[in-house]
Amino acid sequence: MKTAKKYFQEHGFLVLNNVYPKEQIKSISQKVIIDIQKCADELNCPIEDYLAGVSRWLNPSPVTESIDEFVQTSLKQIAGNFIKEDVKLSKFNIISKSAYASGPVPCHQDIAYSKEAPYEFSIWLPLDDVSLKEGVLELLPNSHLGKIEPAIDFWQPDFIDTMYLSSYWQQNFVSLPVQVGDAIVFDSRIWHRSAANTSGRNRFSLVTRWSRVDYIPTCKIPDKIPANFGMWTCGALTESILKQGLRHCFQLNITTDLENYIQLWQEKLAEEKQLPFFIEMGQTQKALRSLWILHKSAQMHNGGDAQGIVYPNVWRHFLNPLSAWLSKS
Ligand SMILES: O=C(O)CCC(=O)C(=O)O
Repeated sequence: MKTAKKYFQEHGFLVLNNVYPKEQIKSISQKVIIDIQKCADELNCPIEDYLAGVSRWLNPSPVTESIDEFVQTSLKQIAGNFIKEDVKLSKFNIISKSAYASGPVPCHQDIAYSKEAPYEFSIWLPLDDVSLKEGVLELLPNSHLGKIEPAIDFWQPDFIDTMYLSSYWQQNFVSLPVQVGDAIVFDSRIWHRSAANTSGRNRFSLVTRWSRVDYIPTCKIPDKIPANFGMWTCGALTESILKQGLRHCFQLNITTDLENYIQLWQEKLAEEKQLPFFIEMGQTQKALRSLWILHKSAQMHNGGDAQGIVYPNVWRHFLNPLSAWLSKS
């Protein structure tokens, strides 16, 4: 019979059933929910709005603080026992796929995003039961043995998940429904995604990244290819367009930070004056509010956007028409 490690090395993933008692994981889940609620309160916003803008908390964060010790001790032991060598932790996150940000995480290979500090494998621990409807993890078996492609920039507003649409993916992917207490181990080179959450229920997971202590990647990791407006460029570009817009629309010639530019635009839009370009006001206000929440949460809670929803929405509803007008004026 194949050992777990051998199966993992051949196929690039493995489901470990019942590694923890359900009650233990449920108590972790309850702490996480309480801490997320505290973060939302701190920003003075309803939990629905907070979870619409923020769907990832990278340790150290107020959301991960209560589980740091569990990861560093108990989960570390599980990781080491599984791979049968000493392991080191690279990082860990809580990821949410809530009723308010329920989209898929497109197909990607994790290692492509961490060329500077590559890690070997992830242990993905569901904090809620995950059926096919709760944003299930999907993987392409054996794809860890192929080439590493440049990191997929799924924050581009016109992004299309070509891997997901390919007949190769459609014919070969596997879905991995799991229960609280189970864990999924997957190689950092394997192609994977998480599906949309269509259940209407929130789903949280604890996602931890590990390597054997002497791990040195043998694969070639290509450089990132930054898009005009995408994951690695959208922050600076948003700041610059918002600033130029305030100057040209309202003769407001100030140099400040992103938070202030967002707030100034929110105030101007609330005045309901006619703008020299067309926007759908409700969508724009919603998009700017989510951007403000994401931005504040990034500063205060190490929060992020796992699905790439917030910046593309700001682009579609506001920055695109604004920058088109700016380039003509
Ligand atoms: O938890 C999720 O929804 C996505 C996880 C993922 O893609 C990853 O950990 O690389």
